[in-house]
Amino acid sequence: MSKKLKVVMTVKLPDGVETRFRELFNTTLWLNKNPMPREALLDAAQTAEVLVSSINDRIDEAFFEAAGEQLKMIANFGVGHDHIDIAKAVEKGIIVTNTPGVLTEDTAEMTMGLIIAVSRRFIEGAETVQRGEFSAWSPTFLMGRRIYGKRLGIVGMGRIGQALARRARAFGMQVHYHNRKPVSARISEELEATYWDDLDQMLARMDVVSINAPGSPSTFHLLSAERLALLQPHAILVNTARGQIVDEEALAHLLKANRIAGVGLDVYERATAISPELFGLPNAVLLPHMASSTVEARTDMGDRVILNIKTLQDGHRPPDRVIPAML
Ligand code: 8YV
Repeated sequence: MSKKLKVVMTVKLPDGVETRFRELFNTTLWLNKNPMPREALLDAAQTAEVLVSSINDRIDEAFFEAAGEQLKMIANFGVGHDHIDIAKAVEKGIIVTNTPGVLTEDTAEMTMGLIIAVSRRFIEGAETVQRGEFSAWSPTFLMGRRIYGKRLGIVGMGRIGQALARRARAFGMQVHYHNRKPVSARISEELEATYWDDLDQMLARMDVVSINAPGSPSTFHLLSAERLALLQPHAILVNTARGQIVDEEALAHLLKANRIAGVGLDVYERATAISPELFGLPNAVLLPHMASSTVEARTDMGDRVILNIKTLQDGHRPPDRVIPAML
């Protein structure tokens, strides 16, 4: 039997997943619901052979400078790795893995949910009832917009973008997308999708726009103030990818000025420091980064992290290595 790796977790995972970690590895759990403070993270860099990180951790140059010789791998709990300095990891010979594939359906589900919630004004309706203000039915009360027959523009047609497109088709939407390159002919035919190499052209024509691209320096403010201004006044924008892709202040201004119809956001430019201008707007549905928060996804993500570490422990190359060519 191979020697158990010393694994340090920076996140609290479901109990069953943690138990499995303890069975398989020499694991130090993080039982606090709050993120691991920076100091403890830098300490972990000097003791862990494998660090199980999350989006809460800044795995930056300073982290890698602090890391001891023993650190072999960062096994990230999550698919996005924009919080990890991959180039520095490569330079130090430290493997980085993520959890692709296992949260695709959950994130697409939530994105579709946000599209409907914003278009059909779910939150305003639910709050009206909760406040005890539903006193009479009226034909003109809380009229939303039908999504059937509308055009959805997906920015980033990877796994999650495609899973969203399948759902949107089922709801009778027309799928359009912008991506670095077109999807295969088979997928394009299945989704009856229209490809736009020019993002500006697509944005100006859509009823709904969904951000499904990874966060990276090349997607930072991809939806800049200038691009957001191209959206039609009846358009809605949803983002379940990364907040940094959209200029949040510019978005809030457009929304306040009724120059777009609504937004559904699960992620924010500065993590939990949400632009105050977004608060209190009836046409903004704001969620606390919960798109992949299902029992199933969290368990599968944990299992995926375990698979990567176990493969390393057994002397093989972990399957979900993040390599610079992917960036
Ligand atoms: C996770 C996510 O909850 O996987 C991702 O990239 O954004 C989320 O769905 C989070 O990253 C966990 O670290």
